Amino acid sequence: MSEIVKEIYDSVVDGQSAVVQQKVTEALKAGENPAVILNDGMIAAMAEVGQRFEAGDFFVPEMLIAARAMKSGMALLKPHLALADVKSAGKVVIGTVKGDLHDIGKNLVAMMLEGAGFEIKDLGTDVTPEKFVSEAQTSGAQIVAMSALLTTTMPNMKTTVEALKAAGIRDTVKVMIGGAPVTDAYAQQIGADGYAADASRAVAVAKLLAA
Ligand code: B1M
Repeated sequence: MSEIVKEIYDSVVDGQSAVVQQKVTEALKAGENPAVILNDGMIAAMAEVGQRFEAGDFFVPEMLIAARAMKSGMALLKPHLALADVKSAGKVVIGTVKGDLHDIGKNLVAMMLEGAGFEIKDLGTDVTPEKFVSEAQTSGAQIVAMSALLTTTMPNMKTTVEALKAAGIRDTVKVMIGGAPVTDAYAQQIGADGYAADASRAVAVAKLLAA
């Protein structure tokens, strides 16, 4: 790994947005391959952040700050990635289900997935089943990802799975769910394809589902 890409990696792990932006700009000017900056600098750094979180060395704030730093670098890198025709890991439509306004965990999952190379269409909060279905149809997403923080809104995950079935696209999209009250057993009960307890594990699940 070149020195500048290593510096990008370190500054993403340390959550230093300004340094990430400065180093990404320098690397692009120096002719570094955008795909290498993305894969070896940013995606690898977010994978380390995920490992540190799972090991209990990082907590939610560190993960959020690192994800923000990655996002700030991604904003600069994106136009160059499009030009370089870098392949995405897959398309994900993500949102917090109808009736639910909690978005901190959902945003973290979206940022970690973006950090892992997925294209993210974030529908925000209070997302109706119809909206999930229409966005999945128009975007051609491989994965519909739903978050819920309230026991009262969890049933809207099931309603969305049923709406995907009714629209005839359940066989073409995978469904993954998560959020504090959600469990693996619930995911199985409503016929989702995957469940993740946290943002780091969400990356592993999404990779399996998109494979
Ligand atoms: Co609310 N709230 N809240 N709240 N809130 C909870 C969830 C609650 C447990 C608090 C409590 O009573 N102890 C409780 C729910 C009880 C229940 O359902 N059994 C509750 C309630 C009752 C409410 C209101 C009804 C309160 C009221 O108005 N009377 C109301 C509902 C509003 C609505 O949504 N319609 C409400 C409102 C709010 C605020 C707006 C004030 C605010 C949300 C701000 C925001 O999100 N922009 C808020 C907050 C902050 C919380 C707590 C304190 C923190 C949630 C959070 O952000 N956690 C929460 C109590 C708690 O959890 N300790 C609480 C940090 C975040 C990083 O974790 O979201 O779990 P989390 O995400 C994790 C994992 O779950 C997972 O990865 C994330 C990162 O590791 N994950 C996924 C999440 N989504 C995933 C998707 C995946 C995979 C993994 O795949 C797709």
